[in-house]
Parts: sequence; C-alpha cells; structure tokens
Amino acid sequence: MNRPLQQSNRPRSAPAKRPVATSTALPGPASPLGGDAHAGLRPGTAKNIKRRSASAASRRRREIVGEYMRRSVDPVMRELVTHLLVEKPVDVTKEMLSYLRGVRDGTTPQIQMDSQRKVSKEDRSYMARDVKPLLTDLLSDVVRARPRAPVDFSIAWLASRRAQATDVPAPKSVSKLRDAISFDAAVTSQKPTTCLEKKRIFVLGDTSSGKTTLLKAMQGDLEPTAKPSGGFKTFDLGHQLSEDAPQSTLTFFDVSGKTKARARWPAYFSDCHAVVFVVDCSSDLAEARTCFDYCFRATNEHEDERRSMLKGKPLLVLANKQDLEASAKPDEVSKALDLDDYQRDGYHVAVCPVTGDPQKSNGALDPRVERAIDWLAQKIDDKAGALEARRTRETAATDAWDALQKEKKEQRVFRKVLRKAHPQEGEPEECMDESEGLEFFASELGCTIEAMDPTAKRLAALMNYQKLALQMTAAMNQPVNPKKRAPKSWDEVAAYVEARHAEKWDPAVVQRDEDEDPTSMKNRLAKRQ
Ligand SMILES: Nc1nc2c(ncn2[C@@H]2O[C@H](COP(=O)(O)OP(=O)(O)OP(=O)(O)O)[C@@H](O)[C@H]2O)c(=O)[nH]1
Ligand SMILES: [Mg+2]
Repeated sequence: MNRPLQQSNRPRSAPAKRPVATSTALPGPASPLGGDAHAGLRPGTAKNIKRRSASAASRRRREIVGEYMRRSVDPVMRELVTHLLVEKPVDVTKEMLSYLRGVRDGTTPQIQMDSQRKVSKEDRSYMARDVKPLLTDLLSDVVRARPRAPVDFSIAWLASRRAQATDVPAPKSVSKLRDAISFDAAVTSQKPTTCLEKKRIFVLGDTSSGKTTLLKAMQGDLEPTAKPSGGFKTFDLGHQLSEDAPQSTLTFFDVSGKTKARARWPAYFSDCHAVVFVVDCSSDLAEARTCFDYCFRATNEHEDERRSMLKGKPLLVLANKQDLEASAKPDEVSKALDLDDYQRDGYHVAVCPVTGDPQKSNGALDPRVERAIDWLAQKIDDKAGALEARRTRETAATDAWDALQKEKKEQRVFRKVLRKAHPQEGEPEECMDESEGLEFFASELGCTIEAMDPTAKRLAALMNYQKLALQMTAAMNQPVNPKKRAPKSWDEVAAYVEARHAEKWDPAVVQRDEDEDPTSMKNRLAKRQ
C-alpha cells in the first residue's frame, strides 16, 4: 500500500527529534505582544482588557493559520517530505521544484513508501541537515503570505531561491573536499545495514582507458587481450564485503568509449546504481574531462534529464595505468575532472590509483582494485533502498520515453511513405494500379483478394496502392513477431492509417518531421558539425 511517512506520536514538547518538518513544528507568526502573551495578566484593568483582546486576536490568528496549513499546505508538504526522504536528492531545491511542478501539472507519480519503514538515523540527519532549513524558510514565508495557491507560491519561492544560489558561488573549502575524495579517507570499515543483492554498475571512460582489461582481470583473466569494445557487454562478479557479510552480484556494464559510441550511453544511465569512471592517466587528461563532462554535465534539456539519472549515485574514479612513469596521480585527476565541484554537491566520490592490466602489475590483479570495488559496493549498500527505488522509477521513465520516441518515429516514417503515395504536383507517383496493388496486398496478408477484409481493401485504395505503405499496413494487422508487437484489428489499423493520411501534408507536421528526421540531409550535416 502506498502510504505517506508514518506520523510520529511524539509530544510537541520534543519537536527536535522529529525527522520531518510538518506544520505542527512550523514557525507561526510572531505574537503581536512579543513573548508569552498570557504571562502576568491581571483581570480588570483597561490595559489588561486591551491585552486580553490582543491575545484573543492572536489566538484567532493562530487558529486561522493552523486551519490554513492543515487544509492547504500540509497534504502537499507531507508527501513532498516523504518523497525527499525516499530519494534523498543531493540538490534538494531542484528536487522540490520539480516535485511541486509535477503536483501543479498533475504528473507527480504516487510515492512508494514502505509502510513498515522506520525512520533511520541517516534519514534523520539528512532531513535535519539538507531539508529542514530550506523547508522551514519556505514555510515561514507561506505562513506569512498565506497564498491562495501554496504550490504555485512555493514553486516561485524555490525558483527565486535557486536563482539566488546560482548567482552567488558557494564558498570553496577545497582542502576539506580533497580530503574527502582521497580514496583512503573514503574507505570506511563500517558495515552497511542492508545489502543489495544485485548491484548494477556502469563502467565509463574514454576509449583505451582500460575498462575491458580491468573487468576481465577482475573476472580472473590475468592475461587479458584487449581490443576496442564494440557494443554493450555485461560482466558478472560475485561479491562479499567480508566473510560474515551477505553475498551479492555485481553486474558491470562495459561499453565502447569511442566518441561516436557515447550517444548510446545515456540509455543505460537509469539502470545502474553506481558508476566506475576509468581514466587513462598516461594520456591527456583533457580527453578524460570531455568524457566525464559528457556523462555528468548537462548540455540540453532532454540530455540533462538523462544525465540527472547519474547524479547522486556513488562514483568511483579509477586513475588507471599507474605502472607508467609519466602517469598523472589521483590529485591531478581530481583537479582535471573538477571532482571538488562534483563532491561539493554531496555526491560520494572516490579516486583510486590502479594498474588495471595484471600483466603490468606483477601478473596479479592490483589489490587496490578490490578495495576500490569494496568501497563502491559499500556505498551502494548504504543507500540501497533509495538507489533501487530510483532505478525502478527512472528506468520506467526511460522506457516510456523510448516507447514514445519509437511511436513518433514510426508515425514519421509512415507519413513519409504516404507522401510518396500522394505526391505533390511535379513529383513522381510511385504506385501500383488497383488490380496489381490488391494482388500484392493479398499476398502480403496471405489471403485471396476475395477473402480480404473490406476495410483492408478500402485502406489499400486510400494509400493509392503504394507498395511500401501496403507492406507496412499488412504488418500492423499481421506482425512478423506477434510476441513483440500485438496485431491490430482492421478497425485499429484504419484509425491509424486515416490519422496519418489526414496529417501527411499538414505544413506544421511536415516541418516537424523534417526537423526530427535524423536521415535528412540537413540534420546529418548539422550532426557532423
Ligand atoms: N600500461 C598499462 N596499459 C593498460 C592498463 N590497462 C589497460 N591497458 C592497455 O590499454 C589498452 C586499452 O585497453 P582496453 O581495456 O581495451 O580499453 P577500453 O577502455 O576498454 O577501450 P574501449 O573499449 O575502446 O572503450 C590495451 O592495450 C591495454 O593493454 C594498465 O593498467 N597499464
Ligand atoms: Mg573496451
């Protein structure tokens, strides 16, 4: 059952222990008298009567505010706080903004929260440190303004807070951060409380940085022969933090690091719990920076969305090829990738120097690799629930997006074919005559012309017996693989074909198709630049 965070029965006298700010712990408007309005009142005097009416007015105001908060603000804020507790986003302001925009637009999904879930120590410290100050400020202003639309008010408030935050750069305490990202400091002996049985880790990095060599070595191949990776491959590895710890499987995704292959990476961003970023420390670190930025720093709106799916996930940077003399050291790698900046946002980052090729490391796997992977597994387990919930949600969002893109592409292609069936003046007509067309269509459908459904015949005429259009239409009713694609009834096929037919020469649709067609000359040239 989806339920918001359990409400604590703790008495109001101990609000500090509540992990979550709710309206009961909110700052109310200051008493007009200042301090305790009831203190030292004696009945009878004019001054006291004045005070009493002021106190009654203050009480009334509190009641109004209380009622307002209970009705208009609490329901949204309670859900929001639950969401933050589950997600534990690093950028709380951004997450609150996108959540509230979803509430406003009716697109916020229902929150999955285990009703048995206890609020942990980590939850409490996260809320106290990252959420409460911001939420308290926001709610103080909500109380003061009592807007009719508190969600819109909060969105505007958060947006302006965010704009202010980006105007003023955060103070840099680089030395502290550098300590935090030095690998040795990052490894702790603390045992995580949970163990995610299947951990999914994306291995990223420039081509020839040594990703595949390293993964093969981890699997026990101490003489790995390397050649540039082609597609996408997974490596499974059994893992156990210590003898008495539970076992888990680490699945590493290995991809090609070539620039051309990178466009396919974001498709997997949602599906991993953590990232290993491999750097070839013997070559120009600017290349590693470009690759790192491609993964972690936004370029455009949609890409930004995919990249946000890596943000906040534990990141292990392997400073590889340390056997080579001129190799950059972890500190230089941190600087080149500007990891301080990344770390400052609260992400778990560690940089570990390794020699990934066992042949360059006394014929054995560099022991630092194992320690680094232990660190990563531990960091995943520390946030197991939140990372897994995020993976499920974001993978569903990615799949839905991909399905939408596929549908759009199919429609675009079908319209293009229909334009050939009904060309504009001066363009050649690539169609068959009626008898030839019907014969062809019947053979595609595996029936005789006489047995053909009347709707099918009508559609064949509508498509002017264009060969490819007939083939595509037949495949809608009789797909090659019905398991992958459900067959459409003739009524459904007719609705689809007629809709595409009606829009095929609509100038706005034609323009959009051209803009979105990756095979168009204009777009191919733009991509090349
Ligand atoms: N000296 C040295 N060479 C290494 C090390 N690790 C990998 N190499 C070499 O680097 C080259 C590239 O290794 P790969 O594992 O294929 O690199 P990759 O990152 O998988 O490359 P792509 O698949 O193209 O993305 C190979 O010649 C490896 O032998 C290392 O630690 N030291
Ligand atoms: Mg490879």
